Order: sequence, then structure tokens, then C-alpha cells
Amino acid sequence: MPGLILYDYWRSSAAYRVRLALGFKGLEYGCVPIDLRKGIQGEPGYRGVNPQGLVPALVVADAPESPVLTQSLAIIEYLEEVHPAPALLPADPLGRARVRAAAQVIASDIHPINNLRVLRYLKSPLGHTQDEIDAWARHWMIAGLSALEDFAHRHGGRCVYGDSVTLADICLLPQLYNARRIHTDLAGFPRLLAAESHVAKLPFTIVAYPDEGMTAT
Ligand SMILES: N[C@@H](CCC(=O)N[C@@H](CS)C(=O)NCC(=O)O)C(=O)O
Repeated sequence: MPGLILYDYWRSSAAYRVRLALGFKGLEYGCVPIDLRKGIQGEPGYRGVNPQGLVPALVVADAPESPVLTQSLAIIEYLEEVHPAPALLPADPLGRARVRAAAQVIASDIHPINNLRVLRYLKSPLGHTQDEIDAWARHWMIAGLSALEDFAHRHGGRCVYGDSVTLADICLLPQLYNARRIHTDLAGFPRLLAAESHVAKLPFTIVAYPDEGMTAT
């Protein structure tokens, strides 16, 4: 049995962050697909793993009592502490604070209000049309990406922060994947697109890329 087991969904951007972090650190892991389209995340079996009914969850199967970790950023910070090299956070406290801030623009400010359950709630019971829901999602996407573009102008190099891959890039790639799914105009984000294009060429990103084939297992 692998030492790490990821409860995953191919299109989940939060799970995609964790796949990227695992790949960046060269960690082997097993996968349990949770099909969000079929509502498996709300079933008692999965609620037993993550009572919040969200993916990802990571089981540390080779630790005593096989603890379950939830929340993508907490999972990635755990991996960073247990497997510090290669690092996803800069060595200096100021750099770490900045990279965490960039990651939270995505993980705290964009993603939660554009999540599946939120968009479904806008449709029912609130009764919004699909056009209104898409406009909502794009509005918050652009607001967050604009802040991140500004961050990359101030602090970026080849990556969102400096020239090395950090947690900020690990959050950016899945969010741009989501942005394209809802047809967001990305022309106003040249620094983010450049960072994405640089990081997406690195081999660890290829395995992590959303692949529907994983739901078949
Ligand atoms: N803050 C959480 C967010 C997790 C989350 O919202 N996951 C989404 C997929 S990206 C999910 O499981 N959604 C299921 C639903 O909305 O029913 C994290 O970073 O792990």
C-alpha cells in the first residue's frame, strides 16, 4: 500500500494543487477518485474520511493511526514540513509571507465563492440563471486574478514569486484551468500567463494535469 493516499477528483482545482505539490516533491501516492458530479463527496462513506464532504483529503497511511489531512493548503504545508526539499516556500520569513498571501488570494478569495456547491446554491434554491451564475464566477475570478497579476508585477520573475516554483504557482495553474473552463478573458493577465507557461513545461506538472481517465479506476 502506498504511504500517501489522495482522495481526488480530476477536475477539482483544490485536489490539483495537492497533486502538483506531491509531484513537485517527487512523492509517490495512491489515488481514490471521488466523483463530484455524482455527489459521492456527500455520501456517508466519504464523509467518514472528510466530514466536510470536500476533496482533497490525504491519508498518511504510513504514519501511526493513518491520519487524514484535509484542506489543500494545510496538506501542502504538511508536505513542505515533512519533505522540505525541494521547497515550495522561500527561505526567508518575508518571502514566505508573500507567497502564502499570493496562494490565499486564490485559495481563500477566489476559489471558495466559485466552488461547485456555491454555484449550485445560486441555481437552486436562489433561482439564478446559468448566465447569471457564469457572470458571478467570472467576476470573482477576474477580481482575484487582477490582484495576483499585480503581485506578480511586483514580486514575480519567471514564476509568480521570483524565478523558482512556489506554492503561488501551485495554486495558479489550477485556477487558470478553472478560469478557462468558464471562458474568462485572460488577456489582462500577461505575467500570470507567462508564469503558467514557464511552470507548465516542468515535467512534474504533466502527471498532475486534470485527466478524466482517473475517474474510471
Ligand atoms: N478550501 C478547500 C476547498 C475544497 C473544495 O472546495 N473542494 C471542491 C472541489 S475543488 C469540492 O470538493 N467540492 C464539492 C462540492 O462543492 O460539493 C481546500 O482548499 O481543500
